[in-house]
Amino acid sequence: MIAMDPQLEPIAEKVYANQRLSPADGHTLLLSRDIWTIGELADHARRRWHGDTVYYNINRHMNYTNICALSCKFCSFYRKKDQDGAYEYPVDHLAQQAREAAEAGATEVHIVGGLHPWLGFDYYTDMLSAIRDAAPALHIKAFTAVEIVHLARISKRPRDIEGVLRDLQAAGLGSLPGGGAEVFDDRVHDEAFKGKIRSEQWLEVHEAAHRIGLRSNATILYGHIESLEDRVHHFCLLREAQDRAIRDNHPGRFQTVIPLPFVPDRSELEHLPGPTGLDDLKMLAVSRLMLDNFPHVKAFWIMQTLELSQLSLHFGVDDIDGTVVWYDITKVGGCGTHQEVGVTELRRAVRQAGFEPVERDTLYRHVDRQGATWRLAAEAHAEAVMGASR
Ligand code: V47
Repeated sequence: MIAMDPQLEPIAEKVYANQRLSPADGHTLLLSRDIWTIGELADHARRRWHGDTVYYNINRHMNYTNICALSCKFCSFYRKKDQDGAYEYPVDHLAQQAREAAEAGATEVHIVGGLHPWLGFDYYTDMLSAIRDAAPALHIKAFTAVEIVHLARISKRPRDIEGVLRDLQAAGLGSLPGGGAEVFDDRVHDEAFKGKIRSEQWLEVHEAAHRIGLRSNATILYGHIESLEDRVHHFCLLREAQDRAIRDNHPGRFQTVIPLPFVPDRSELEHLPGPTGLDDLKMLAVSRLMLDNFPHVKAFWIMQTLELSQLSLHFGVDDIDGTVVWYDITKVGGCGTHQEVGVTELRRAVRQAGFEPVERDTLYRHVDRQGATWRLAAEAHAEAVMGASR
């Protein structure tokens, strides 16, 4: 039998007593090589929230443009205008893609893009309303905090983030994805993604979203030039932001944390090795343990692989995103943009790991599905009860 890392003993006591971990605990966990104990603790915390349920969703990721005013060193997605492969899609094209996604049974579209230098604010509201008209049941999760700040600038009200979000919400925006957070640290910011918004602004955008009733997610991009202290600091800032949302009783909250392993291929940081599988498992587990007020920890199989995502279900993860279909931001090992996993394969991976797969919508409501047709399980249940009482 392998002995437990003695440094983890006081942390284990806290986890079993449902007590908050300190930044020093986070650091100890990230330094420890005792992956089994870390996994066991994360699994304990995860089961307290979700028992043996594992969520997945049927979604489609869409990118409206890869033209970007920024040049983040970790990013291989962006292009400059007139550069080979640069694109910007008209609204009709995006609405058609969303319609096809809905016809194929998707419950969500996840839409992000570069900071396009001259598309006007109308382009974004038109995009949302065209998608809503084309596919009214689809939830639109769109625009990272960085894009929201960009939209506030182009709509000439850089300080009115809440007003911009309200306009987008009125046009059909359902929630915010967690992208663009990278690592909340000024040194890392200046070296790897200078020009992007800093942590305070990223958090302000999410707070404004929560105030007006939008739910949102949060990411951390790890395994490049950040330190372990930076990762812990990032977790603490997210945890405090969620504490404030709960304390202030905002109608919106953070739902999910998505730790994203840095994929070096074709980026300016290509010389870096990127994280290993053990780093990935540890980050997912420590996210669960440090972010005790985030209900969900998601593995994004596009970056972690489906095989590791399956294993990560024993390391604190309760959610796998998703069927995806198209993904242009990272393409591991020279694969193209068509990156899709079938529902049968997803469910099989979850079952084989000993968990119960549950299809969810974006807001984690259970979905009742017959082929491409679906409705919320609560609605189906209410209808069945009404039927029985007639
Ligand atoms: O914002 C960019 C990151 C993010 C690389 O909210 C990279 O449900 C790794 O945020 N290696 C987009 N990561 C993905 C994202 C996301 C994914 C799935 C679900 C959700 C959600 C959000 O990907 C970007 C950036 O932080 N990224 N380049 C790279 N080379």
